Amino acid sequence: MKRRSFLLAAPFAGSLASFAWGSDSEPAPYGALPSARQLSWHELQTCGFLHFTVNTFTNKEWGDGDEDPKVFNPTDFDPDAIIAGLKAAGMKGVILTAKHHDGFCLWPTKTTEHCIRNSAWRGGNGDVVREISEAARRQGLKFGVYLSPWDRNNAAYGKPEYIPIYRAQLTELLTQYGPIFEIWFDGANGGTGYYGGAKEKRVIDRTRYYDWPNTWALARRFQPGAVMFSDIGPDVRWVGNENGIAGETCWETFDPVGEKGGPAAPGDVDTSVSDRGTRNGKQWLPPECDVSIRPGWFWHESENSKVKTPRELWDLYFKSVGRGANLLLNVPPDRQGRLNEADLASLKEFGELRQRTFAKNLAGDARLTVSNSRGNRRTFAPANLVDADPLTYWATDDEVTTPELGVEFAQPVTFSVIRLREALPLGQRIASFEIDIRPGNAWHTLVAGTSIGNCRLIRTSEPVTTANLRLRITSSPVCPALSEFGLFAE
Ligand code: FUL
Ligand code: CA
Repeated sequence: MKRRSFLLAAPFAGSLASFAWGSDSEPAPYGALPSARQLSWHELQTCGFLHFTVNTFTNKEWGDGDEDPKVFNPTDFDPDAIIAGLKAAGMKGVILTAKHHDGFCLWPTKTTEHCIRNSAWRGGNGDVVREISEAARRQGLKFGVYLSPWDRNNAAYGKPEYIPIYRAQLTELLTQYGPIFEIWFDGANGGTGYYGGAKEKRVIDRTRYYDWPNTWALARRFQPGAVMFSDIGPDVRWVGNENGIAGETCWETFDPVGEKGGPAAPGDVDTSVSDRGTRNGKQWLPPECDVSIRPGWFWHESENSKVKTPRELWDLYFKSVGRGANLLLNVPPDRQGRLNEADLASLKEFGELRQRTFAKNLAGDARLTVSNSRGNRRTFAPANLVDADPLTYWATDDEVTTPELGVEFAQPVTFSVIRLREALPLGQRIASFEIDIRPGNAWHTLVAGTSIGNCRLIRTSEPVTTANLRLRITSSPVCPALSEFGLFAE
């Protein structure tokens, strides 16, 4: 029978009297929804960031733009070793500073002489963007670019003539280096600089100067699969701090406003709410937490002893990925063009912690019971919660918005991490939940939480041992759709 005639016939079929209407089909999506490119980005969860330029050789964080290109000269550049170091930490992509604020381009651009062509490295024939992008692809990491809008070297910066130059640079990066997964537009903008010798302060109108809508449109044309990051998106938002920490409650939706309440622009956004987002916001604009493994973004000898420990990285992972954001961890190459041993050791141990912890979902061995399952259909059954597939999910009938999931083990199990994920193509639905355990005869509440989104990780202060656990969705405007429930032992 065709679906249409089935629907028409059903009201007259006695045997289908208890059939819940509409429940044989997917729940209607709720609110703002992620695009396909955002969904792929969500799956990456952790990526590496590489800050590398003349600053590495001049010991600066912000180059003035008057650096001699000759200073860029790594003695033992090893892109495969850099990527392998990131991969050991479980990174799924890498973003390179193709041009930082100093204006020095790490690829042989046609737009300026202030680039690698005029460096001492490889007699001016090198291309760091090419080599990092190829090493990333070889090792299965996605490749992205950071192209600073602010250019402290360029004589045209601050004038209308700079915009076509910036766009030409972006075009070169987006057309010559294969698929790009993310384009990073930094919000730090305008101020003093060399500017072709003018050595002055140049202030720009952050809302209008770059004509962002047309720059974004150009990027879309060349790389439709790439997400674009800035303070205000259009695809991924800055989390509002450089500590790697999302809000305890953190929504994937966000409606940014400017610092003074007007329209927002990159470099002009009220960041006090960026870590939290906007519940029921009009745009799907998930947060990215950028943070450096060291105090600075670039490599400095004096910071070799100040590298974050594996435990500190682990903690940041819970405060970023565990709150629905992505983590973008910066690990700067040194003057050799390699990652320092201290950074490599931290990355490796952090990666092992991740691997060991998430190797086995204990809930896979449990009997899962639910207070309601949509249309009693297998498509929406609780078994979907433990199949490690983000696209399959447990959902309830439309009128059931606060269901319960029971997790029952034959023998008590011990865990310290709980993982919840929502079915993102259906929007961010759940507003709050609680988890109870029954270690003895009585239930007691272990956690009460709010936003879930792409991923909510809960780390218990002590390992928990119980044979019975239950998840209660305590508030949701529509029926929930949960794609994963996981229990792990750290
Ligand atoms: C900031 C920049 O000013 C820093 O140098 C660094 O690139 C960081 C990721 O973004 O806005
Ligand atoms: Ca699933």
